[in-house]
Amino acid sequence: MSVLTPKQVAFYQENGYIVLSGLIPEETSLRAKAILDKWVEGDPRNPKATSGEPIPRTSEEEDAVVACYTDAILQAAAELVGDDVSTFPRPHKPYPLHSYPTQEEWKPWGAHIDHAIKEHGHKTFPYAFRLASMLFFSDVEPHGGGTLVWPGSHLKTLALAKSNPEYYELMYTLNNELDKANLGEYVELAPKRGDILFYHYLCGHSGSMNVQNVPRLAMNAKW
Ligand SMILES: O=C(O)CCC(=O)C(=O)O
Ligand SMILES: [Fe+2]
Repeated sequence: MSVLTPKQVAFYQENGYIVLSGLIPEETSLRAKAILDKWVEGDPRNPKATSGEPIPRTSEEEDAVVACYTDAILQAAAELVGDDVSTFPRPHKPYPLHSYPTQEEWKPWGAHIDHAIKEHGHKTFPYAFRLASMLFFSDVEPHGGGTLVWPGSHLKTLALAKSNPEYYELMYTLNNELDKANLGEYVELAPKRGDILFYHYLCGHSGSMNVQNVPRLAMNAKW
């Protein structure tokens, strides 16, 4: 049985991203959020952390957090890409990626593509991953750290890469020259707890400043 409608798959193919709701039971995301709330108290990136050192993570807690990658989420990922669900394993470990409140004035950051660190040497073709995701654990207000996405940028980036595959062999080079792809305007997402953003490996996106007063809690996973 399909989790997604053909319209949702078409939206993803056209835009290079999609935000999906309702694929995690309420109690599962609430339990995970409580655990993440505890861990942030020892996160060195959290300006308001109450603990001077990382909070130990038990395997039960880690399991409870990755349980948010439900069968429905893994199935949705498979349907977006058109591959078998067996190629979308549940992540073993949580990879939290939070955005903490800042006093600075909000301004957008520029787009990037992932896996573009020079030393890592990831190639553009064939891809190092097909699909990335951000799973959100807090309700995000505008300018509260919602991810920025550039609709349709995956196709523009792909066209740029294909214009000279030898030159753009490395994701690093492609990422450095994203301005040549004229990615256009961004959309600032305002997801809720339990929502998941899926994005194509060539989708231009960025984190954003959080000028609200609650941490933006999320996890990243790639397949
Ligand atoms: O924090 C976000 O919303 C996105 C982060 C991101 O793009 C990254 O870490 O590569
Ligand atoms: Fe990224």
